[in-house]
Amino acid sequence: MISFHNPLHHLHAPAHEFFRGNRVDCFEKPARADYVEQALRQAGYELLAPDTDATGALKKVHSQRYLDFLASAWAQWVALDPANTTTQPFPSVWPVRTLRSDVEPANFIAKLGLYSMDNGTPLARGTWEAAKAGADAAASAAMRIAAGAPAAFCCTRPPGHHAGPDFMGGYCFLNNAAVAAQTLLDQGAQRVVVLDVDYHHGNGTQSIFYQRADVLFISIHGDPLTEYPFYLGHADEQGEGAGLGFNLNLPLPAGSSVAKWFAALEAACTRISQYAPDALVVSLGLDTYVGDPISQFALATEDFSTLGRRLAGLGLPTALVLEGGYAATELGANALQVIHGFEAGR
Ligand code: OKP
Ligand code: ZN
Repeated sequence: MISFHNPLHHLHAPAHEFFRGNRVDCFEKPARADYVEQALRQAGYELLAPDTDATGALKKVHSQRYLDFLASAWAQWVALDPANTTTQPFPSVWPVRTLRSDVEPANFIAKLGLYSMDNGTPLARGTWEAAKAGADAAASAAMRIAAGAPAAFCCTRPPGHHAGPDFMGGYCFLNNAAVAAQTLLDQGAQRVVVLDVDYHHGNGTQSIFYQRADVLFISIHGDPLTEYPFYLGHADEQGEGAGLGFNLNLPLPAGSSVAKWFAALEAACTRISQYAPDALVVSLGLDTYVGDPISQFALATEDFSTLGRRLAGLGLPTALVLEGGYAATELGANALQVIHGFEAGR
């Protein structure tokens, strides 16, 4: 399988995040992608550098003011105080409900709150450069399948599926899967599916495409009543306006069995076949793994091969885009299982 990596992902290396009030090491760390790259290389795959500029697609899935903020956020932070180069900014105020989000404040921390859905998405010096190169890698994978390749894998971090039209969140800044889907449409696809199998609901992707019929979004995830991102991902969210009927959420209680998970995957596959898309983008979160430190499904390494095989069975040009997965040392083996399963199932 053609595989792309993000040669700049190391530039996004925040020092810590907050977990239950305490500063902890980031779960979303550079070693994650390193383990995946290492496993792929060992198995004989070449990792290509991105060859497509995602800027055009990014402008269609994110607002311009959000992109402008993100591109200059670190410089704005350091401009407040040169000593800020060694500390992380931290949002402390958010424009919830009755407050206004149409006027961008001048205060940097207020801007950070405006463009964030949580305080768990640490910004670092090279965040923009790393996230942009990741979006380029996702666009590159999409270009290959648009040109006739049966499948392409995009190994990148930071992940993307919580990033919405104008906000970051859940370790995500730019929505790589949305960029891949938009790139496929721009290359002539009429209908694209984004299937999100990350443990966490892909709220950003859902929001980006909620009013559109040209992208069917389907997500299998931990029930947001108890799991992040909490405020989206329920079964009654079916799309809006022209997009009504083109959003399918399949939430499962935290702790659900592997059998329940694969039953949800079958429901997703049934809907995908009905839609008869031209291409498939998979938001490939591997945090459904039994050993994941922040998630509560129970897939074993071998189950990821079953997943890959089932995805291949759909018979669609497929871009696999890495999302979460925090059992870092097992991430390479789990990603490789998906790829091997896919190749065996074609
Ligand atoms: C990102 B992805 C720590 C709390 C947990 C949210 C989890 C984000 C998961 N501060 N943060 O979907 O794998
Ligand atoms: Zn996740």
